[in-house]
Amino acid sequence: MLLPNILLTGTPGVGKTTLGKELASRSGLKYINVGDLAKEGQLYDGYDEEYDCPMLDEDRVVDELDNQMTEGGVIVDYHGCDFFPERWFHVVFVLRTNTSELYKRLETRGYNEKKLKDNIECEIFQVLYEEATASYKEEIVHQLSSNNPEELESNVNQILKWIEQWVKVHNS
Ligand code: DAT
Repeated sequence: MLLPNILLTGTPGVGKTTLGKELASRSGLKYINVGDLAKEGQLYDGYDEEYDCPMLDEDRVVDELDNQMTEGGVIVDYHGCDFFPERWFHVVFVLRTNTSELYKRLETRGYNEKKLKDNIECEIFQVLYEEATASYKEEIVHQLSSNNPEELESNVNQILKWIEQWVKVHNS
């Protein structure tokens, strides 16, 4: 059976992981968190002193995932999307959160002032939305509001319906 690949992107803290795991458990699709994958495989290329974190080796991440993506049925979660092959994804969801709510979520993660400020600016200037529309066909890129549990539930239900429809169309 043909299954779609879904990209969940957006500023850190908008709820990609929460949505991705819930979707995976309710759809049977596989969830992949690119940050975790890089950590497990040490898919890094240098260190970013300014942000105090390792830098992703994007080519190795793509190599690592390519077979699974070609097979289909994968939900990918990452706060970036311009280095993934365009052919991988059938739909792209950019999660969006109000700045006051996002600030609260990131504060509880213990981010320092600079990291907090940069991430909030990233959300205000819709950096990830613009990256997504620059990297994929506009008609497959959708924004989803992710401020509260009701919106989470509604996003899960909407995407489950989208998956069901996609599967029907591509397997008939
Ligand atoms: P991300 O993977 O985008 O970094 P996350 O899924 O780890 O984000 O969520 C960050 C925090 O916010 C976490 O404590 C769960 C919470 N959260 C996620 N989606 C939410 C929503 N729709 N409403 C309220 N809280 C949410």
